Amino acid sequence: MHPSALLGLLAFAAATEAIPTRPSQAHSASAIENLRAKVKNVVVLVMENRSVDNLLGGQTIPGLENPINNGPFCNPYNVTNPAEGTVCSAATDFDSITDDPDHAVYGNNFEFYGSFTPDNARIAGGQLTPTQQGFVQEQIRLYGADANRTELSTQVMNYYTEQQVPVLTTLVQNFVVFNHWHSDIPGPTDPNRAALASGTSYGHGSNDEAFSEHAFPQRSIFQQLTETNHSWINYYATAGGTGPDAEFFDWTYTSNHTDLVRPLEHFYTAAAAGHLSEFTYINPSCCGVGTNSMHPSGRISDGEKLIKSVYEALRAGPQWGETLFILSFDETGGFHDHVPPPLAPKPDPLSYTATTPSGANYTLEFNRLGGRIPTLLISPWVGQGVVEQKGTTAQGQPASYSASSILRTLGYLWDFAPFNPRVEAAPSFEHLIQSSARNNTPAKLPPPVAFR
Ligand SMILES: *[C@@H]1O[C@H](CO)[C@@H](O)[C@H](O)[C@H]1NC(C)=O
Ligand SMILES: *[C@@H]1O[C@H](CO)[C@@H](O)[C@H](O)[C@H]1NC(C)=O
Ligand SMILES: *[C@@H]1O[C@H](CO)[C@@H](O)[C@H](O)[C@H]1NC(C)=O
Ligand SMILES: *[C@@H]1O[C@H](CO)[C@@H](O)[C@H](O)[C@H]1NC(C)=O
Ligand SMILES: *[C@@H]1O[C@H](CO)[C@@H](O)[C@H](O)[C@H]1NC(C)=O
Ligand SMILES: CC(=O)N[C@H]1CO[C@H](CO)[C@@H](O)[C@@H]1O
Repeated sequence: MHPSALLGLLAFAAATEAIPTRPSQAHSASAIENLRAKVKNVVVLVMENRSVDNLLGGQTIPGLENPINNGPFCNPYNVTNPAEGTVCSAATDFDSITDDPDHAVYGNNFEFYGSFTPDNARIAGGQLTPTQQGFVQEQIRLYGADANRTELSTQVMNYYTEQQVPVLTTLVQNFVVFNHWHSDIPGPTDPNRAALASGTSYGHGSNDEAFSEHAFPQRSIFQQLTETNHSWINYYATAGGTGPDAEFFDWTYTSNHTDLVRPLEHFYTAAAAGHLSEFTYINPSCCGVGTNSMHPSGRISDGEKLIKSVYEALRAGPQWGETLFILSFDETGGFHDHVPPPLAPKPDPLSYTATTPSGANYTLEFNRLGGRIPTLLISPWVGQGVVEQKGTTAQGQPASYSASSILRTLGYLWDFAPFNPRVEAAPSFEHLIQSSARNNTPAKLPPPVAFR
């Protein structure tokens, strides 16, 4: 182990001892009871396309495994010819990049395994594990014909400094950040968003038209809450972009609940008046210049403005004392992350097949997670500056978190069973809710900074 990593671990151990004791372990009756007593409103904001090493790569908080604490991490220009040289992670990223990295299923395959068509039997058997070495080559394959190779490499390998993302830095230092939270699906945005809301993308591996045609038949969190008399609203940024994710599901239409999908402006009014639903789900705008999801070529600083305004609206509102704000991302967007995604149970028997740039087909069995994504728990009920490591399954096994962990935890809060085996096996996080409220949560976050 690198000496600075060891120091980080020691500092982390010391820091966790100072945190007030938690009610109990995940999945325990006492932790669930505490969650239900403290949290009445859950707000979920899902941003776009950033990995932990990219967006939080410059955060110096001990215990977060990233380039500044544990790196640099490097990728070869060519996975089959190391003699062509390597490029390593470095500080300072672009506020906005124009060459959106590959995040199709096959792009993720190349980035993780160095092949568009890795051997599924060997993946499932544990003999083939991701090396995370193909990010640079895949970026060059996509854009190399008309762009500078050095520039392209830095687009996927570099990370943001604490000064470049002051809003996120303040949130990391004041609340809980996850070190091992992965996207549910090693693929693009809509399948991951469907998985967050329902535990599965129902066999879909691309942003196909079924999402806008409301074609998804599986039970979603929205249907579940309505049928058990819990309230929800899905707010969406009217500049357009992702979702609204509640409209992926045919239930939202056939049961006439599209009135619960509303423009984001209404969120700010409801937050100020204390009229937020039990479950609030926010879709940012996406994906070009002027949008606020952090998706390239939208600016990171515009995404920080959205996060700041949502946080400050909640913090100033009368419901703050009962609120848990979950800030997460859909997937890694093709940005490098050095932590290999683990295997995970299939949610259902479905699979997804697509033709790759090599001409061969690849079938995704949905039996593994995608790359690490930034996720924070923000509430007066969580510890300050906590870095959560792996979680535990209901069987007590260590496991990486994913969007399914939200459904697993909300099932404890609002009394519903896991929708499928993936959600059943997901670690929950109700043990991170403390037994007493903090009175030192920041009222305001710093102003975002625009840069190159
Ligand atoms: C990578 O190196 C191999 C072996 O030298 C070569 O055949 C291949 O064309 C190179 N790939 C790219 C994308 O340059
Ligand atoms: C490529 O980009 C790098 C970094 O921006 C720059 O230093 C270098 O001069 C560029 N090379 C060419 C050939 O333009
Ligand atoms: C929800 O409320 C309705 C109307 O009050 C009631 O009939 C129904 O039993 C409730 N359902 C649940 C699951 O509590
Ligand atoms: C939904 O609205 C339509 C049109 O008003 C109506 O015909 C249908 O019965 C409603 N469905 C439900 C489940 O309320
Ligand atoms: C690849 O998959 C596509 C889509 O499922 C299918 O139409 C096609 O026949 C397959 N091609 C090969 C070579 O298996
Ligand atoms: C990696 C990835 O999927 N990126 C997605 C980011 O979001 C856009 C917009 O939804 C998708 O098109 C991309 O696929």
